[in-house]
Amino acid sequence: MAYRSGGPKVLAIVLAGGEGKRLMPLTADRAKPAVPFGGIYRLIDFALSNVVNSGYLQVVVLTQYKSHSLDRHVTKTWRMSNMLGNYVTPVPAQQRIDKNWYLGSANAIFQSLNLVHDEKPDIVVVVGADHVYRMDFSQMVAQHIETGAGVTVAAIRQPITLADQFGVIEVDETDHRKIGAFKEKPKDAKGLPDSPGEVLASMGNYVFDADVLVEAVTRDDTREGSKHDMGGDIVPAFVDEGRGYVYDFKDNVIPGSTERDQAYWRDVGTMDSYWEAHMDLVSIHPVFNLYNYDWPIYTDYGPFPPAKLVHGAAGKFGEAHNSAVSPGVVISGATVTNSVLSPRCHIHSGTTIDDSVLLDGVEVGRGCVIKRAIIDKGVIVPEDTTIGVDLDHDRERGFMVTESGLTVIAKFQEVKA
Ligand code: ADQ
Repeated sequence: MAYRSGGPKVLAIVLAGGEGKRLMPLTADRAKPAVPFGGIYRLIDFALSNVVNSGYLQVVVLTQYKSHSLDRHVTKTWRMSNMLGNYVTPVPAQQRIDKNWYLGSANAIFQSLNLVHDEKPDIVVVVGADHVYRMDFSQMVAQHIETGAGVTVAAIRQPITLADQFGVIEVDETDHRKIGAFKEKPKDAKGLPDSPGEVLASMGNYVFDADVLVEAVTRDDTREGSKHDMGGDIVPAFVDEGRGYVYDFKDNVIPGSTERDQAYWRDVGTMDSYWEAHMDLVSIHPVFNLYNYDWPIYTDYGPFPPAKLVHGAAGKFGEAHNSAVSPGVVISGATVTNSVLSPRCHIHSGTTIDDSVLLDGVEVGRGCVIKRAIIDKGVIVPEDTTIGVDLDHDRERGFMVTESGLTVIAKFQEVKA
């Protein structure tokens, strides 16, 4: 394919309609990509920062489920100068009132094909909005062009125990960049020949020539039995035709990143993995490094003053150890360890918080003990309350307790001591 000067014109489509059932109650009234992460970010900021840092500045964000908070964040944070034709635009699903409202990701693209026709790109990069990682999509696009693939799918090794959550790729025996077989969320996945405990998982990021994508989702729209899903229907159709290729994430190089940092990719699909990904941020040598300014993660969190750690009522200093403390936080005479505090949290004297994630504006009164908890926006914890200490007591008070024993308190949920 011949491109105009400056290389191919690329349109990025970010799939942001996910419901995130397994992240309840954080997704009770926000789409999964709008779930707060790392104190000041929303999950979608990682995908959008990757797209923009890759040099792609025409971006449509396809939304669907409970999109209000997501729309507001994207519109406010990702407003770009339109002077050069750059934009990040949220596009709600077509508001059809028939049963087709909740069809899969391929149908979301089909419903929005007018945006592709308007922009006339050469290449479309389709990415999910639910993961924490850094990736330069232009390196994947370069491979896509070199191989002449119908679709290129980004892939990363994952434990075989998680195979039923991913599209699993088997590479062709002779051409290792070609996909031999693709199974969406298989129950019977085979391990990799050189590592039986792992599979090669699709990251849910795809590159297409624009005309090929248009044809594929149009054909799929009327295909009998299709669930209109990128992983379940579109990719397997290309693989059957021998036109599916894989881009190995380990070949991706990010400026300013260490090897460990650029290999990081987390699907924060469950409360446990959400919490673990936060712990990855606050370990002394962070497993995922937010402090790489060569590949910034962009966000916007409002007009908050600096965080403040002050002397409290019991004559003790406010302290935070191995923790991320966002703007607007006040810790007075309390001790916070291995935790992430989002903007405007206020922690009062004599309280200790360990291994926890507090979202926007959580207020914790004096003398509380909080351990291994995720506390959503605006919760007020009265003084002398324990959370995560006696899990039966947590359940009795209506808090969710996960399989691994994390206590989760929903947005504005009432907390009794
Ligand atoms: P899942 O994440 O389970 O697996 P899906 O539910 O389709 O697949 O979500 C993919 C992305 O599309 C998410 O970012 C979601 O928010 C979004 N989405 C889903 N339906 C949408 C709709 N109708 N409108 C807009 N956005 C929508 C996918 C792949 C697997 C791969 C994993 C990696 O199907 O093959 O392994 O991602 O996590």
